[in-house]
Amino acid sequence: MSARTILSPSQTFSLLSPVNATASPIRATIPSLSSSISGLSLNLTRYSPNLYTSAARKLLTVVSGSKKAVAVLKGNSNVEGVVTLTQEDDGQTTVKVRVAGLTPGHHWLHLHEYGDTSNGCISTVAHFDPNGTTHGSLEDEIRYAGDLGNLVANADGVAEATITDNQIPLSGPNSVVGRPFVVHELEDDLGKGGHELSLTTGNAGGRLACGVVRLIPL
Ligand SMILES: [Cu+2]
Repeated sequence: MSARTILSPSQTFSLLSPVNATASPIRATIPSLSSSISGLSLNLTRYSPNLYTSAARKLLTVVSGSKKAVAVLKGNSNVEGVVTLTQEDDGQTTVKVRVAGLTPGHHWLHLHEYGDTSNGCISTVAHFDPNGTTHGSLEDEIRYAGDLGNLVANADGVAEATITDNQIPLSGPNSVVGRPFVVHELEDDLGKGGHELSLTTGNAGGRLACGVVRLIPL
């Protein structure tokens, strides 16, 4: 079973939505929390819905004001970096990127769908695409929200960039908090390279480093 199937949108929505907070789908996810400690049976089924809904409502209260986040990029290679994100109220998000250890030249930067790095950058699955659209460049009206453009590494293997964008907010239903940045091996061909992966991934090659976006104090 793939990670996509386990974290299906309907299950995630039922946990985070105040509307569904007391509905039965929450109870359906609870039995996995039942446990037994030193022979003492601990079954959270009856009371857990309240615990979960109060936690979910607290998360959803972050809807305005200045916000800041960071992602620390690491991988199996020597590539590493730091990405900082800031957003004023509900305006655009400013992303500052610095990555070192790259080969000189172009390397595509994506936001991927899941912050799961249990199997390295591979388990972050595909591009962050909350609007169900298609692949494009940062300048294109139609693009994955996670299409952020090419980093260009200098002769020392260092790439720095500042990106301003309105599709990657730090709060709300399309929040990128918990999503991972991924630095790719190659340049994205923006669907025009003729490779079988051009139209879906831009044939951007392997994943050199990745890191999950986490909120930090201002
Ligand atoms: Cu990618």
